[in-house]
Amino acid sequence: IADCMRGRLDSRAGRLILGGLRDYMNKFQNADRIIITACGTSWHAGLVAEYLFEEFARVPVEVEYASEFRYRNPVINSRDFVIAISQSGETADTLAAIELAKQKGATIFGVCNVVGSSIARATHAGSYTHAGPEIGVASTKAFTAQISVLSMMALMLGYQRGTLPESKYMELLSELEAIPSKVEKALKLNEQIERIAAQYKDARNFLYLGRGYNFPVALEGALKLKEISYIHAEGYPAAEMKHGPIALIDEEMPVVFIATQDSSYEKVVSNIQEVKARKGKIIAVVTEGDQTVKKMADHVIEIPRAHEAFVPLISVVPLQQLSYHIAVMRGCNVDQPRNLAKSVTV
Ligand code: F1P
Repeated sequence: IADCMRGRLDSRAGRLILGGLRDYMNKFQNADRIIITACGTSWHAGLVAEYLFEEFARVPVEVEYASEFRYRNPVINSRDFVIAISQSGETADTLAAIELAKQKGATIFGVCNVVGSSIARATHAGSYTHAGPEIGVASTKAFTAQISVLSMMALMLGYQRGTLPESKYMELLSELEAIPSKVEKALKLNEQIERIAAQYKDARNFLYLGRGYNFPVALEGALKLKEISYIHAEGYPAAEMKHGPIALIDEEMPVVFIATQDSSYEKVVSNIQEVKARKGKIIAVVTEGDQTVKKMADHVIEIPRAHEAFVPLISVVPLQQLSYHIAVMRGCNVDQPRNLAKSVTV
């Protein structure tokens, strides 16, 4: 994250520069709609971006699985600004979605890790994440670096469109700049997370729940566990629990809540109560110093407080670590999970 922000963001100077946007700022600023397309983890980063762009820049956003988008007949036109997100820059579905949007006259902007990759070449412009390629197959640092770029884009757009007043813009820049040191702090929770992992390594199912900005984090936590430990996991918006998944909850079901103190906190607390009443095992990622959830959960993982729009950059880290430790304890190869390709090129 720090590498991604270096040279681009300086809150004291009020500076935010994404060179790739320079020639396309006009198109970005005047777009009627932003369409985000990606696969897997990158699609989850796109969901976080939907919340960011709509909150700060008040532009309608659609987030599309590239693997679906490319095969239907979507309405796209030259006033659409399409953002394609990819770690590898080689994902065939994302490339096909780009080609489709290009044919319809949209402007395509890439957010990629790999310099000179096929997606970087196919887009009109883009910003590299500066995260470098992932060593393993499953995306981890790519997710946080992608959200870092997308957060900077959202702040820039909000400021340019006048939906973010200067004082708020400056405040958010410094909030964002403070994230890398908070992530460093979160990484120190590794041993605690390893102990939690030891208790749940034999679970057969997991449920991940979050609201608002933490909903895509719930999806990503579940995906990471599936990808590297082969445990069935589902991520849901916490409020959707009562529309189905609640039927799954019993004493055998670990439920991971992302319950940081933000605008949805009270609602998440009541979802935790509902799970507790059904004897589900609760692992909660909370804001440092939280007392309410501590009394209800079986385990709490305390992460530093941050502006809610930037919490995903921190709250995903313990979930990545949880998946990692569970996978290692189950004897899985975390770098090369079965059936999973680094670049899905077909
Ligand atoms: C998308 C993705 C990854 C996943 C795995 C398979 O790739 O679904 O999110 O972890 O590597 O591919 P990309 O377009 O972001 O490279």
